[in-house]
Amino acid sequence: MADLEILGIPLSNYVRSIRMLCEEKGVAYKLNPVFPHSPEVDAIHPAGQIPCLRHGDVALFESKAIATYIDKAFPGPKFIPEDALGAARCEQWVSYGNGKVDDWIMRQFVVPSIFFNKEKGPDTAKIEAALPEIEKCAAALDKALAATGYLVGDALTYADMNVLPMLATGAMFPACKAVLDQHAHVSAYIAKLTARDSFKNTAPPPRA
Ligand SMILES: N[C@@H](CCC(=O)N[C@@H](CS)C(=O)NCC(=O)O)C(=O)O
Repeated sequence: MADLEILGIPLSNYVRSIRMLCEEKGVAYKLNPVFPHSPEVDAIHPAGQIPCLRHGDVALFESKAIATYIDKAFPGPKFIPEDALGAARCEQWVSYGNGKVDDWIMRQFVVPSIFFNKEKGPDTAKIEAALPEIEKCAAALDKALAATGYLVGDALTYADMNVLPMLATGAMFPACKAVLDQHAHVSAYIAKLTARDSFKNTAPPPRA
């Protein structure tokens, strides 16, 4: 079988989710740590985003599509359910994770907390306004996790791998962690899943 190549810097949460899936399935891959909008990425993703995948003649973009391909094309345990309802629920939580959790934790809270004009300082109004929305995300996840500790059924799926890096990144910031910690199932979920080898083995290298 041709080599599987994942394109994207390891700092990207979406790249990490795909790498976690490979780790959990036991699928060997080569990480090509290219930035968004680099020529290799632009050749695959119309908007220049990471992750992308190359596998023989196959090139793919968008993390959920990449996850579906890896889960179906390679041997190992399945992390996207095959039954209609399980598959739909997995899709549902991936969409919610990408639409809401990523937006409020990463785009509206983490990114403006890290990247800002040094003279103006961070946009604290924007950062603080994200917290009530992060609270809504945490409440929704907490409710979903209450029964089994996983988002779909009673076992780990790609829906969990998709959202975990977002939650774990948010939890590195005290104000966001305080919101997440108010939800016992969410805190237990972060603690349990960040202890997995798939999460530990995909940690981005420390920033210089
Ligand atoms: N919907 C995309 C989102 C990917 C995404 O936002 N990637 C970020 C890095 S984490 C990126 O490439 N950002 C550069 C950009 O949006 O221009 C997916 O699921 O793959």
